[in-house]
Amino acid sequence: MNPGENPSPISVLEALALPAVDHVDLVTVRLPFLAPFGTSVHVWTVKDAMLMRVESAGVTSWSECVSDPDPYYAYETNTTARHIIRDFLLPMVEPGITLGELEARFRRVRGHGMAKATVENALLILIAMQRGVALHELLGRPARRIPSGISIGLKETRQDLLSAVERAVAKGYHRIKMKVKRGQDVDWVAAVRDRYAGVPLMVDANGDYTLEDTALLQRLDAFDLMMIEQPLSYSDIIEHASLQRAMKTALCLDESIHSLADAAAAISIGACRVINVKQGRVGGLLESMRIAHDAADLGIGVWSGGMDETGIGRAVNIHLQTAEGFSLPGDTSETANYFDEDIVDPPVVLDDEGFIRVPEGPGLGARVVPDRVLKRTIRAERLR
Ligand code: OSB
Ligand code: MG
Repeated sequence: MNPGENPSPISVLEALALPAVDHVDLVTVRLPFLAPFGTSVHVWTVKDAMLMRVESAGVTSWSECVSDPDPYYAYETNTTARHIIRDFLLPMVEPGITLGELEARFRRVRGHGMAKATVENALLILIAMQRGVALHELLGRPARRIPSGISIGLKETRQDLLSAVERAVAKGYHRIKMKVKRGQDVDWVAAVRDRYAGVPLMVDANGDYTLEDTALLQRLDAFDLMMIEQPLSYSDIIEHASLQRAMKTALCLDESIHSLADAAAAISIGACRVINVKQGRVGGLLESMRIAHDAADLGIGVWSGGMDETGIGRAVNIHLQTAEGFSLPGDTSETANYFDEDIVDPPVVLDDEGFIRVPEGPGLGARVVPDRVLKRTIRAERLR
């Protein structure tokens, strides 16, 4: 660093010292979805969210593991995350070491980003609360109005899809993402485009296609989509580069990106023009900020994805979107898009221009309501 230059927010975060932790609990809550959420890989009807509760000198912080009970979106599940957190990650958490040192210890555990993010987030939120600052301030970022996007799951009928798009447009969402799969793609996109010519629209295939579908995917170029998210396999980068060369529409990677190194590799071979950063999938907020910063520097669009989180994960994603590089509306929708009653208060709502206000107050700003957590708990375990 040159004299007079400010240290980057990320290096300030790396230097934070961990506080002593008195108790750690894993609490799994089950929240019914208002409607099933359909994707090419699975239809989810409830959210089983594993929460981490950390207590330190009378201050309590909560984080949320973004894994599902099943391995259909990612290989991690709530059960693998519990195992990795309890048996490997938590024993690495020691008072006085820095967050950078903790990350270095965590690197010894290969993969398992969702488990890592759960621990890192709980500690960051705890530190923010102990300092009496909002998470975005701890991240070194001013609050801003966060433009909101929505992810619309696969529907039974085109009419159901059009109704969902109509509601989203009326709400003022800044962009609409619709899920697609083999056999439910070009015609369904055409139906939406026919009705809503100018709406910022994108699709997400969750890896349902192969390079043999190139001609079919090229037909999507006719619809002025902002991007096509993860058209090819969840584990592929290189074939996406071939597909990107064959298409006008920007490709966006989601499942394929687990780290800054993955993002750098994908960008260097032209596998995508946009990256969906899910803080859980990439191992936490620091890695998310690194990816967003470097990708944006290279002209790559970045946005924050979602895992249909409860209000805890939703708040984390909102604070993250104050970071440098997040240039596109993300998948953080209103709480009411998924849940009747969430475990935090207040719920996420859009203002009349489709923006989300970053919650102020120490830590997440949103308050976890203990009674609601208790009412929804399906499993709880004290780890420390
Ligand atoms: O692919 O982005 C995805 C939800 C679960 C698993 C994968 C995905 C999604 C979403 C929903 O698209 C995003 C959200 O509303 O949180
Ligand atoms: Mg996706």
